[in-house]
Amino acid sequence: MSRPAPTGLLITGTLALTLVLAGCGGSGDGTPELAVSASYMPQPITDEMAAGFFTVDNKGGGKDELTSVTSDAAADVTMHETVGQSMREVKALDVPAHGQLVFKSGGNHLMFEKLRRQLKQGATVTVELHFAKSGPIKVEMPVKSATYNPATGH
Ligand SMILES: [Cu+2]
Repeated sequence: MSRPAPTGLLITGTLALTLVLAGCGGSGDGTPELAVSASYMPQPITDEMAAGFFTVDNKGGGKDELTSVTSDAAADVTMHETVGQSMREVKALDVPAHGQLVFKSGGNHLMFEKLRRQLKQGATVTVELHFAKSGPIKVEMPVKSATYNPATGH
């Protein structure tokens, strides 16, 4: 009797479970070390309002808080979180020690209102993130297509 050979790799979902907290010792009151990545703005559908997404990684042993956001592209930038089907404005969002704060479609997002110029795919928006402890971080946020999906890159 012959058995069929396996034809593909079995990919197991262990990655999400291997969150290692080693190196986390100490007072827990260290300094946050922040870095921002994966920022983008989907090309707005109206010329009144736009959304923005990014990730803040904290490699440090102290937590921080995103307290406000400003931009050259809009008079008004607010932070929103999504709860169920609706969203609400928040005044601050935690960046945990050795953790991250994620803004993504369907979750936390920036809301740009009173846009100062047309924001077309290919343009760049300058965004400044202000934190409770760390100094401000300037982000050059690219405007992507209206249906851009960071998971696929399209
Ligand atoms: Cu919103």
